[in-house]
Amino acid sequence: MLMHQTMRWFGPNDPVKLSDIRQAGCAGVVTALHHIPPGHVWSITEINIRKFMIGSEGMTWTVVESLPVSEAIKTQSGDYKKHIANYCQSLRNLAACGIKVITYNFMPVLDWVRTDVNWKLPDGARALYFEKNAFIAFDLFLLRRPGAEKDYTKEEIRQAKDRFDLMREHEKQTLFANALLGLPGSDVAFTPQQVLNALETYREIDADRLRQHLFYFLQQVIPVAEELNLQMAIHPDDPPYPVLGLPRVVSTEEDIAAIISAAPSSSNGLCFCTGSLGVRPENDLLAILRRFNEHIHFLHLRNTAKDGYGNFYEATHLGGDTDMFLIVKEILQIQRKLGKSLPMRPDHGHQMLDDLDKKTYPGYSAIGRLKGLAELRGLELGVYRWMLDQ
Ligand code: DNO
Repeated sequence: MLMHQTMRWFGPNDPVKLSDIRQAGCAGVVTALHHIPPGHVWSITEINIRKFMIGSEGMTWTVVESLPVSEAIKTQSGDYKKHIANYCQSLRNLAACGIKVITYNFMPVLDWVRTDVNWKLPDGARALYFEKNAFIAFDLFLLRRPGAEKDYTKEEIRQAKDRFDLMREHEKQTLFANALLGLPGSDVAFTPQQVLNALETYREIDADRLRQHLFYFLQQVIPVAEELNLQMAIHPDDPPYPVLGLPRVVSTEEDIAAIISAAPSSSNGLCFCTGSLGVRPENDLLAILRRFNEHIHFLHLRNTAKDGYGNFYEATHLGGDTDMFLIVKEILQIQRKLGKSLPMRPDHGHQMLDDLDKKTYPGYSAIGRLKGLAELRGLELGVYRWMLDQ
């Protein structure tokens, strides 16, 4: 049994068309109703409109990414109970439309963070890059987050200052813009004031408290998902450690184990993202796959290359630090054992060839992802055929 190949589509405003995704060889599409704000209900009508768009291109909407969890739910403030009730209603509506896998995350304020979304590789293609000194410089000298110095060592601050002093004005502006990029699927970046205000709402929320908020959310939502036969897939933190003083609670194997035990159910599962989890050196990706196998509901396959200092860039899908051969082999073994095919998407891709001149969502240009998918597809077929002969 091979993986179910999909690609992410940001909806009608995405410069990558559904027909491109079909030509990439995908049967499934991963999308979300980005125009509906977090906390609101996704109506059956809105879901069906999107579903039919995808259906009319000969594909199916296999995975929702993401049904976003509102900041009110994460901080347990304001209308959070109403938002959870709305979340459950959206799940009912999705189930009524036949959609089964729902991805979400519990990262406070920011989703993924990078310092450079146009990092030039030696061959001229562009990749996403996280540079630790630049990020600290952004935090201390551009965002000027109150109390930020407490989160860094003297040596880190010194190196960030040296890095910042060497930046030209336009580099500072680019760094500022990149670090404040909005959520995937949004063209609107955060303003510094919005980020500072949002950070303020987490002043009293440490990792333990955030975890309690997540567990509360799961205890309300997972029984509903289970009754509807839906599979919830939490996405790991990216990068998998605290940023801007914000706690992060979906970064390690133990975090995932705690999440699953907070609401034990086969509906309570993981989006296994090799790119995110792989940035933390002590994360053993194969061990995570083996331990949570029946809880893995969605696969994001991409690769990162990190140095010992905390910098990382997005490598080719088969390059980088993660041994994709071993990952794919393990996935195929899990699929064989469970008798099911997991949805997979090639996550992020290099901006390359004709896409270099196009404006696309960072990480989501067509050709780089198509290349990634083609490599993964070839690898998978090779491993699959080889396993049949074993
Ligand atoms: C980045 C994505 C994440 C992911 C969300 C899921 O490219 O993998 O933004 O969609 O965290 O909720």
